[in-house]
Amino acid sequence: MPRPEIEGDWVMGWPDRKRAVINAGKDAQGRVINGRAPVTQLEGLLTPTDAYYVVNQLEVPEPIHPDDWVLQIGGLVERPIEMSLKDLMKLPGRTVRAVTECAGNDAGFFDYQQRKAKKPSRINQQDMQARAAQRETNAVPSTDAISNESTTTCAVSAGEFTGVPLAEVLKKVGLKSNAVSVRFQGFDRGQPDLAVQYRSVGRADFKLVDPGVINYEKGMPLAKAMHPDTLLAWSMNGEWLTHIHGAPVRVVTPGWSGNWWVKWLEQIEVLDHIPQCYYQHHYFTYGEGPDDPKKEMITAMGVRNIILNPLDEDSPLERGSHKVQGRAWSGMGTIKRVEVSVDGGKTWHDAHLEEPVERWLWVRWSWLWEVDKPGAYQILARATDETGRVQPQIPWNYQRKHFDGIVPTDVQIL
Ligand SMILES: Nc1nc2c(c(=O)[nH]1)N[C@H]1C(S)=C(S)[C@@H](COP(=O)(O)O)O[C@H]1N2
Ligand SMILES: [Mo]
Repeated sequence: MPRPEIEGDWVMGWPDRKRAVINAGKDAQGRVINGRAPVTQLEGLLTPTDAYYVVNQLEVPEPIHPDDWVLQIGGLVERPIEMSLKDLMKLPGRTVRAVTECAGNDAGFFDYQQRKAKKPSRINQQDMQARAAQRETNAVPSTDAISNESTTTCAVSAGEFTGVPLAEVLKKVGLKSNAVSVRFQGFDRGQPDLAVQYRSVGRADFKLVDPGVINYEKGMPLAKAMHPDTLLAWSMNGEWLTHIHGAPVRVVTPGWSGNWWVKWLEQIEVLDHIPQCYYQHHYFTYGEGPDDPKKEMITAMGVRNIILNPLDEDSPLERGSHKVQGRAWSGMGTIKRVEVSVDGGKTWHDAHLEEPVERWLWVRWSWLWEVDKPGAYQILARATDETGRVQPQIPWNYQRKHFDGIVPTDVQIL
């Protein structure tokens, strides 16, 4: 009995359903250097590791064997030290399940809402291989080319991370009383890809700050650094962290966008100020434009929500019952409520929130829609978090970071 859904994939010697695969871009050696998660095809809460989205601002570094890796901890501490992975693993550990989301995820929806672009699709995503190839040639696209590209969606995933709270490490070395921030440095080094920065703004007709060759680094305010859920993690989804996700050890900062989750950690430095890191003060900022003197670093995500069923691509639909489904998460805590509207926002219905509803994870929600009248419908969903924040929280900003607007599904009922 041949069944297409179990053809193709064999797992431990047995036929299995086809697995959702990452939409990836590879380098000349066939190694994945970027990727988008198949968010519309995944059930459950956690994203399988090989389907987890991948973003790198610089070159992916050569791997370091965990036995050869050391973490330097210095700056404004009483006892500067170097720790091996084994040393770190002796400290009291912690596991956190959290959404990782790139700050630029769904950026194109800002333009769609301003009627400057068509609605991005989570199914027909960007061609990541084309982007990877462009990166290899270092070509800077024109403003026209950028505005014709589909923008990033599906740069979001959820995982389970095991490691040690950074606070435990800082307790061990002893913070000095004038500590203000913790600077994390990755061992990846390179020159930021100008094309990536221009894409983030959506045009290429201005001059960028070029920092030259740098390490990836971020300077985290002390309060977030000391939060018990801020981890130095060596494990993801029940396995050792993989190289592309930052092995041997990466930073995990639940609620704050992906750029804070420094991979390939090699150095921690405690400072009495917030350092002017490139990826903090020139890129990954809110502001009105590239020359805005009041640019602000981005930190916690807004209130996020995506409808995964039905999608525009499912239209037209038959009359009858349809399960309206999606996922919601927030940068500031648990999702408390999701409401659905099928009349363009005139009336709202409470959706069912599927347990578990965890602080840093996304929550699966659903609402059963009985529809017996043909016509055009606009389905909306809006989420509220435990701090009372309702979508949307984040206004347009020139880099289109942290989009958290309400995006309708438009469907025709036959
Ligand atoms: N060292 C280092 N860490 C990094 C980056 C990087 O380029 N270098 N990119 C950041 C960005 S912008 C994102 S969105 C996340 C992506 O993490 P992932 O590839 O494991 O999903 O890593 C962050 N950590
Ligand atoms: Mo990112």
